[in-house]
Amino acid sequence: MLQRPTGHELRLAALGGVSGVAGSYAVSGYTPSFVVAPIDALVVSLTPGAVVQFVIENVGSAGHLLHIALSLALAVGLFAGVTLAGLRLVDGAGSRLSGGLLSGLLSWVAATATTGAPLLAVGAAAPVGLFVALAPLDRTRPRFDASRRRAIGAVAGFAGVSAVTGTLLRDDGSLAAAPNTAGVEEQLQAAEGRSLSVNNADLTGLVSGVREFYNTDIAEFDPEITAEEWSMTITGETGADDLTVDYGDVTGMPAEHRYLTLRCVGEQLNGHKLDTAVWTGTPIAPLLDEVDPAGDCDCVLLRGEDGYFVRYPTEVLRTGFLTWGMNGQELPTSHGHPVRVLIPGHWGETNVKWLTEIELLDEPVDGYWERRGWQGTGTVTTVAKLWDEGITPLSDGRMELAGHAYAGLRGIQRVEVSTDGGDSWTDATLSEPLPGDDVWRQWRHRYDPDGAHEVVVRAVDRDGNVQTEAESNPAPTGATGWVRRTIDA
Ligand SMILES: Nc1nc2c(c(=O)[nH]1)N[C@H]1C(S)=C(S)[C@@H](COP(=O)(O)O)O[C@H]1N2
Ligand SMILES: [Mo]
Repeated sequence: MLQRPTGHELRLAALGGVSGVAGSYAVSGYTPSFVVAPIDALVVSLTPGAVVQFVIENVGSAGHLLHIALSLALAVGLFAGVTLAGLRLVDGAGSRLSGGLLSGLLSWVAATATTGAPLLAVGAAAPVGLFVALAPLDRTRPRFDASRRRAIGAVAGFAGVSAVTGTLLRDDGSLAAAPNTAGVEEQLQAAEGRSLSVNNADLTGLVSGVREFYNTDIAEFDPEITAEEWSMTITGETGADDLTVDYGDVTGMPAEHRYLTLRCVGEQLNGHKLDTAVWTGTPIAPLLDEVDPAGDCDCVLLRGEDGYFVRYPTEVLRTGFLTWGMNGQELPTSHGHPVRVLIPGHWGETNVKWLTEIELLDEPVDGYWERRGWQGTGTVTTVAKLWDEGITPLSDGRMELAGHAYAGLRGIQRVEVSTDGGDSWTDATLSEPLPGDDVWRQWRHRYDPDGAHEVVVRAVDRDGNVQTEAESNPAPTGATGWVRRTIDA
């Protein structure tokens, strides 16, 4: 029978666990080879769809803090267990060397097995092994003197300091220029020129910055794929051979720059998961023609390196665009580096990042989100936003309201604003439309405030359809309703 660990042993085990996680972070950073990453992926995949949906709707993007905290605790627990095993061996065999080796080896095996990165796994293994070899096993025994305690402090301190240094040294910033982006700068300036002048500079213009552009990821740790490593295969029910293309092939095809807006089906009605960039890429249709799609369902399954998958009609994919550039820079890791697909007019989830495979199907299968109760592969709904940054008092005493409106391929014809709870409506000023089929517009409205106003905004698409008034939750097909805000001036 195993003896119950003493309080002292538990404290040591916890410290050893922390040193393993810190050491792993020191060498890997916030990447898939950090030991917390695979654990987090497991936690997320084991979470029932209903819980995921509840968290997305109610906790929003802070929801990832919940599972990352749990995964961190599990990782510390894992190395704490390994530390404890080593401590017991030291105790039993009386050999610090064998205990340290055992813990180091077990940690290395655990880190390698989970991350698949044997070299970087040493980052977790070394501090745990050292910790066990130096730990003051029993405070009452004289051999664990002050110098030993200093040594153990040094190991823990070293792991901590190298984690911090690793973070500081790691370059998360500068993105390289993407290939074939001649002309993007002009398009960025054109968008700047058409952005409405608004009082608050924090309000996004017609193009969102690469760093401010929203993110929706199923994984906490984005896959890191270099352009050299990347390839994508079109496979399945093809009339011809499978086709594999690499980064050079794709960026060598005729390049275009498109203004294109993305919106996540999971966002709240007035949420912030709506953004626009100038994307550089090439139409996907010629590649599809090359493989001669032959499946019975006329549908495709797209897969990303992170395990994401989504299915939609082949005809929809035909309108798509293989993309490697964002506002003139190469795609950042978080937006699908090196290549993603962009599909005009459809919800964000169709735009697979880190694209690795397109499979032509015979029968439809559910995508990642569809398995979790969402139906987000269809066309986007119409929305007018009024974010906090869009509400500012002007120096002349008036109130300025400004925001964005989006209706996918239907385009925005008009935005209407009410300052009396919906009794009367005024047309807002609109930004000049940007070229492109799938872009938002900006709107602006100023009024004389006198006390509290219930402001309501609604958009009208180019076919004359007014944004749906009936309110619904994001799941399963996107939030509907009109954005209403009470503004007290
Ligand atoms: N591989 C992969 N592609 C993905 C996702 C993902 O988690 N993994 N999320 C999808 C969802 S739900 C949305 S809304 C968009 C968001 O793209 P962005 O993060 O570049 O804004 O990417 C889509 N493509
Ligand atoms: Mo999404």
